[in-house]
Amino acid sequence: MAKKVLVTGVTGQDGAYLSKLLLEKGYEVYGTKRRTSSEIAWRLEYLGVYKDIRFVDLELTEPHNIFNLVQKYQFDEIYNLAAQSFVRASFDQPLYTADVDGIAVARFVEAIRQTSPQTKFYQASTSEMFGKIQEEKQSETTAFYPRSPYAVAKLYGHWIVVNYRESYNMHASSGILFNHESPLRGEEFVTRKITKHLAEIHYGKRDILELGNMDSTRDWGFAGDYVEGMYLMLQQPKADDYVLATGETTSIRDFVILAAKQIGFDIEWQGKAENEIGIDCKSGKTIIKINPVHYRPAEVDVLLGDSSKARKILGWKPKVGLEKLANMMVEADMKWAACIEQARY
Ligand code: NAP
Ligand code: G4F
Repeated sequence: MAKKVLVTGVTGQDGAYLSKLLLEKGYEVYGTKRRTSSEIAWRLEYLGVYKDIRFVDLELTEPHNIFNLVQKYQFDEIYNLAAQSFVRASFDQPLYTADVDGIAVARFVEAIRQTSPQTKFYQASTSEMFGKIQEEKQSETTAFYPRSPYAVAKLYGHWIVVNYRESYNMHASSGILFNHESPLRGEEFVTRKITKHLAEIHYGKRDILELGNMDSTRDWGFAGDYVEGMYLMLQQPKADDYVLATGETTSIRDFVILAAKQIGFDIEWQGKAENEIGIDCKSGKTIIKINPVHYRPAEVDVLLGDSSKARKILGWKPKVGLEKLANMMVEADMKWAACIEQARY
């Protein structure tokens, strides 16, 4: 009989890639959706799996939604990917973020403990928890120092998973994932914003790409690689926590340069801080500006992961490097910008 799996947040970037992987492995995939008037299916359609998902309604802030779902279906595995995942927004919605990204995790593990103890659980933890980094390369043993309401909420979710694993011997694992991107990345996140806006500038559909802090650096990988790591964590005889990362870190400015070059722009930087601009040498036009509205009250300056444990125990390693990743994103956004009716505006 096919294994039954629940993917919360199936309409998001990771949910789409993970559900495709699990369907290929023969799972019966249940995916959660919220009641919404906007379109939810584009990522699943892009990957060709929309029709294969069994949709169930879930609003994470409704305690009974979680309890009823866990009890009713007796899943073999649950991957909890649903979250308010935008760090900047968490400064404006700290309490909502605490509920969705923190307390909801406790609702899941408690529901599993009470009604479906055989269910294996994956929690989407994050490198944001390292925040103001305490070690040059961050691993499972690095101390946490969260710098946003998002990271604080995720830290609660992380520790409640550890606590239930240790208290009740549950198969509950936490993946501490560094930033991972793809053509399916939300448009509010910086890599996708860069590739999408530059593609639109190329086709004359936008004049300027506005950014915030270009000096921070991130350890960026490809989302398709990272969902394989999630799956592997739940196949282990014992639950545990694992960092997934590439081990390389790149500034936002360098990502802009990389993507711009792939589109055919040649950027020259002028000015400093809020007055910095990026000029395309070929056209002489200013195409990049700083808008302080994108600054965060507290920034995570550097993230650089050490995924040795996952590489050794799970046999996991990222296959797609940054240049190829940027290229995948640029190619997709160039196609969408060229054919505006297919783009998701
Ligand atoms: P994403 O694209 O923003 O997707 C988030 C998903 O959560 C969407 O399906 C969204 O549904 C759902 N959701 C949000 N609030 C909800 C609520 N109140 N009730 C029910 N569902 C809700 O995020 P992602 O990039 O795929 O990331 C997946 C998970 O990994 C998140 O937990 C994120 O925090 C974590 N993470 C991501 C990264 C990364 O670099 N991508 C790194 C580390 C950890 P709608 O479609 O209805 O909005
Ligand atoms: O792309 P970002 O919004 O990603 P951030 O904050 O690192 O969070 C992402 O990765 C986390 C894992 O570490 C996840 F847990 C989280 O859910 C999310 O997926 O911002 C990256 C950097 C920041 O330093 C930000 O200040 O880019 C800087 N940035 C500069 N200009 C900008 C912009 N970020 C955004 N979103 N938009 C800008 O215009």
